[in-house]
Amino acid sequence: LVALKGKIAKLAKEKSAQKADLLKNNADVVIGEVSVEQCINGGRSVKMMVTETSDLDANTGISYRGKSLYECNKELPKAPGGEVALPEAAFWLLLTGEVPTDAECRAFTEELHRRSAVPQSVFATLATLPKDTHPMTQLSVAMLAMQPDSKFAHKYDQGMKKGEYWEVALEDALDLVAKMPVVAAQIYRSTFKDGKLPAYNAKLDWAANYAQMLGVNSDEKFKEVTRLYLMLHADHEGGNVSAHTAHLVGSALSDPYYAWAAGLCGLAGPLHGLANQECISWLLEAQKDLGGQKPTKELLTAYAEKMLASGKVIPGFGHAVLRNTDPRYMLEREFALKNCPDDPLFQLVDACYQAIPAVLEKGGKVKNPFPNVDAHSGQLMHFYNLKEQNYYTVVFAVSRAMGVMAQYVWARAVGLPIERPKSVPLDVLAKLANKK
Ligand code: CMX
Repeated sequence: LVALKGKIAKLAKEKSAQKADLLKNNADVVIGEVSVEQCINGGRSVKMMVTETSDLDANTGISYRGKSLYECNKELPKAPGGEVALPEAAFWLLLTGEVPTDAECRAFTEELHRRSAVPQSVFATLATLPKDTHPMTQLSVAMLAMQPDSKFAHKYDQGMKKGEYWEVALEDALDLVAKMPVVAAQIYRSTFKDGKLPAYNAKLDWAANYAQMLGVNSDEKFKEVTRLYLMLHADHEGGNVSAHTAHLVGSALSDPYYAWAAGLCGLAGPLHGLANQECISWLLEAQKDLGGQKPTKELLTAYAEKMLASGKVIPGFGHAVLRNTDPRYMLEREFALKNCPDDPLFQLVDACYQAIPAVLEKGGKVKNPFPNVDAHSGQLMHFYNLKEQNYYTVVFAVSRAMGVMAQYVWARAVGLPIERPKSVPLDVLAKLANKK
């Protein structure tokens, strides 16, 4: 922990100086314009936020601290005998800007294990909810139930100095990430199984322990795919709905638990984190419609053309920012080709991969005809027996907690202020537009 704090402190000093310099010498430089369309349509592409941890490139996808996901998967430490990067190593990278050594990563995993105990009051709160409460609602409620233990909130009440914010925020961030798998697994066990949570195993890494607590599959490959999924989904810039929500709430100095509870409510939306649930439903539906025929490029081309002609959207294809196949998709595809090439659902995913981009391209209006990660993730979870679709966004949330918490720490480390963009009524916008 001392090493982690030292690295963040060192980088924070550099970054704070950079911020001060920009504000002193370049504060008036205009870096872009906002069109009427951008003002109405969600601020798409308007550069108006600072996020240190990751950056999304339209062609190469997300990078964590400048490293592409392929590089992350190659360079970050692995579990003994494992081939994919450990997600907590990605968390370290997001926090510090550095790839941890194996020893640093091991110590970091142990640090998370030490912080993993969830107060009984949190489980008691969850137990009061109706059993059919959506798992994402349960997760957000659990974050709020943990909020009374926020070190940031306590210290703030005692009059903490601004310079101390990030260090105390880091304490909460580590606690929150450490507890996420326990809460998430308990929600799974209570909602879909007998309510009994398999014993916590601190000998395993953070993701493998989460996988074993879900109790759906004891295959080592399920642990490995969980590591991969959690590493790939850890961060996605600052402007997406959940990260931006958490950033906005955090900018009011609401503590990390409040911030992530709010972010989770955004992640639960069908246009955001719930998309993977829709993708797997679509795949299963398509499988049924094919009625036992082996999925081929030709069959899927005809199937997709029919869907498009009826005005439907094909889930898992297209992206608001990406203009290429999502690297997260490609890394999951590599895993599937190696570990479950004969799975009928993978063969369907594969046929979609071969067929759908050309169909969308021919349609002529989609800006990116290629698959995004959601077109694949569900197949992998399904293959390893995690079949309850309305739990899938919770797995996403366990991963994304790392990026959002790293962003929270960094927002405090560089002293970002409360967010307050200007909004205008349409009448005012019309006047502004007519003046031009
Ligand atoms: N199937 C059919 N039509 C599609 C399409 C798809 N997969 N993707 C885009 N289009 C359509 C849009 O609906 C839009 O049509 P209209 O002009 O009639 O409104 C047109 O093509 C242009 O859209 P776009 O600029 O290419 O895409 P957007 O930025 O507006 O939307 C997204 C992006 C992801 C919402 C959209 O591609 C989509 O709905 N995809 C399917 C759902 C999905 O996979 N969501 C997961 C996203 C993953 C993530 O965000 O990380």
